[in-house]
Order: sequence, then C-alpha cells, then structure tokens
Amino acid sequence: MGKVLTDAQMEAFHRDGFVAPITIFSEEEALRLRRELEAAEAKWPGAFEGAARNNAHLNIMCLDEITHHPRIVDAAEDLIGPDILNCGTVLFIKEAHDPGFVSWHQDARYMGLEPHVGITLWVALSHANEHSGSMRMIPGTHDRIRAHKDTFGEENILTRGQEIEDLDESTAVTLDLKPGQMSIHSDRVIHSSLPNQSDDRRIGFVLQCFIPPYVKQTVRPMVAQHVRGQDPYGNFEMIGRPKRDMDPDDVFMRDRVNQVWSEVLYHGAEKRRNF
Ligand SMILES: O=C(O)CCC(=O)C(=O)O
Repeated sequence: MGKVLTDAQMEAFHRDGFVAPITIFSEEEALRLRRELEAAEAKWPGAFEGAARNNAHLNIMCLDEITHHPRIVDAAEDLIGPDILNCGTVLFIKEAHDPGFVSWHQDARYMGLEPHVGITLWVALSHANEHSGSMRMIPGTHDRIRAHKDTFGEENILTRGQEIEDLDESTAVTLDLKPGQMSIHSDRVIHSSLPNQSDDRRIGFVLQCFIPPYVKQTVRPMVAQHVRGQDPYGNFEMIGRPKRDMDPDDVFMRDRVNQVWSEVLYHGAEKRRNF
C-alpha cells in the first residue's frame, strides 16, 4: 500500500500506463472548487482563454489549492517518489456540446522532458465520462514514443493537433470520473478524447506534468514549481506560488512561463496557435 494508491492501483499504473479513478475530493468539495473557478471566470473574462488556459494555477487560488493538495501529491509520490516538481497545468474545459476533441497522442512527444518518467494528474471538476468526452487510454502503449503528425485541426484542442496515425484502438478504455476524482497517466501512454455531447461543461484541471527533479528540459532553459521533497539537481528555475487571485506580479509570471512553454511545445513546428 502506498500513501494513497493501493498495491493494485500502483501495479495497474506500471502495467497499463494509467490508473483511475482515484477519489480526492468529496462531490461537495469538488462543487466548491468548481464554483470558485467559475466565479473567477465570471470576474475576469478572458483570463482563461487561449494560452491563458495554461498555468492558471499561478494566479488563481483554487487551482493552486488543487495543485498542492496533499492527497494528490501523496498519490504522485506513490508513483514517482518523494521529490516532486510541477512543470505546469492546463485547464481542459469542453463546453456543453463543444466539438473540441483530442487526437491520439503521447504527452512526452513534445514536452522536451527527459527521461520520460513524468506523470499527468487529471482532476475532474464535473462528470467526465463517455458522453461528456472523457479521456480514452490504450493500455500498455507506454513502452515507446511513436511518430506524430501535426494536423493543426480546427477542433483539435492540442497545441499542434498532433496525432498518431494508423493506430489499433480496439483495446481503448474510456475513463469515467465523478467530480472530485482523478486519473493519473504516464507521459508515454497513448490517449485521446472525443467531443462533449452532454448538457454540462466537462472541466478537467490537469497537472501536466509532475516529475522527479533529475528530469531535464532538453529544448531550452525552463521553469518549474517545487511541490515536495528535495531538488539536488537544480535543472529548473524555481517559481513560487500565488498570494491571491490575479495578482499582477503572478499574472506577469504566468505569461512569462507560458511564453517559455510555447517555445518548447512548438519547437520545430511549421506554425503556432495561441494555446
Ligand atoms: O482533457 C482531455 O480531453 C485531454 C487531456 C490530455 O490529453 C492530457 O491531459 O494529457
């Protein structure tokens, strides 16, 4: 037994490349967090659009709370050990009946982080299921990185619309998360998601990704946030945590971090989009 994950869950992660569901918050707590997020969206319209969907935990307190929640960090520790850095977060929100989708891909392909030992923690603040366009995973595909093709597809909500072609998806598993639950996947496992056909927003707050501190950024110097434990390597410039919602210094920092991330994620790409 780990701090949060059972032996069976840790075994599933190492065998399949993902594990779910893991209950973090009660449905009431998840609803409180959703309300706080939606109040921030209403108060600062535009603050979460485009590239600003990235790293909003640097300027919104409820997202900072999730990012550093002890139970989430304990679950991460069960998989990658006690020394943990956070490279970033993404708000993956699909509005009701949103045609946006995510093609089959591996997170590690364009993140520049090596070795590929990072984990992505996907926290549901609304129901994420087949109907609302939850993630689909292909078990066991975390063995190696596949070739990706950039499509820049209009409804594709990945940066480059990158996709792995000619894939056998017959063994794909659809994740089913209630508000307050989370999944964890390896940065190497192949996954995707379909459009949201439901009447509610599908809100995923995604910690992408947590790494042990020996990991290096291979594209350019990079920032990261301390989450737990020691960092004897100093591979990243460390950034702090917000003091209050939308503090101008924190917004400036988020924009700087997003600029750096954009250079990494679009490294070598033919074009760039604003997210
Ligand atoms: O939220 C989604 O639909 C996809 C998210 C994703 O690809 C990821 O978290 O790695």
